[in-house]
Amino acid sequence: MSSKEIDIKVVLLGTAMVGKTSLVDRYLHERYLGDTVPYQNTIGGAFGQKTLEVSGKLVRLGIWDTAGSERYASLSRIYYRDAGAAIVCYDLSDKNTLERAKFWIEELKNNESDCRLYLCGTKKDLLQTQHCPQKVQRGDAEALGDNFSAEVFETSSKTGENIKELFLRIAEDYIQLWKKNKTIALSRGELLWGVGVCVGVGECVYLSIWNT
Ligand SMILES: Nc1nc2c(ncn2[C@@H]2O[C@H](COP(=O)(O)OP(=O)(O)O)[C@@H](O)[C@H]2O)c(=O)[nH]1
Ligand SMILES: [Mg+2]
Repeated sequence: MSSKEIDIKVVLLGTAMVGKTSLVDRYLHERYLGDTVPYQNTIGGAFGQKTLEVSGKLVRLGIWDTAGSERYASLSRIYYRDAGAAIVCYDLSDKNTLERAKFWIEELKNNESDCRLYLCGTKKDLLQTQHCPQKVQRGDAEALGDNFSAEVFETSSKTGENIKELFLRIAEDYIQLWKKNKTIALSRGELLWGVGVCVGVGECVYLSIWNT
């Protein structure tokens, strides 16, 4: 296995209180603080990272959590610039948050069109433990996701359901793209360094050295 790590920037977006910080906290620290600590609006953005192995490659996820307020959308742009993947969160118990997810999807499409999108319905545990009249139907989220080739995950930071799966998929998709781009680069003959060596009279052997 190559020891060289492949970096991917992942950003979390979505309206305030949908559960972005809890999602990151569950993934990075395998914990859920829930209501044991008072709610804290993330100021600007917070960064954390985790390395995992996918198809024999080490992938380092640099994860940016953002404040989430649409009012500070221009500030969020700083955080999602050059992101390889964005997790747009909505709260599964609150239909309005899916509506507001559209705002972030538009933002990304307009400003960071190469960034791959993932839609994440949070707080899945609530659907099992209480009546949610404003519940988001999976079909509605998938219909939105289909327009942007975005896969939908339904997670719970409280129970941990689907959290690792979400980040693993992001890393897998990125590696797949990385391998594809590498193949394209090689087939285009993007030679990084080459030397010509003359052997005898009139014969020339060209050694091409690829930096892969
Ligand atoms: N039941 C439940 N509550 C959650 C979950 N994730 C977050 N919350 C709660 O939702 C509120 C907002 O969470 P937070 O992660 O700070 O949201 P953010 O503003 O999007 O970063 C907090 O009171 C959390 O305890 C979850 O998976 N299940
Ligand atoms: Mg937060």
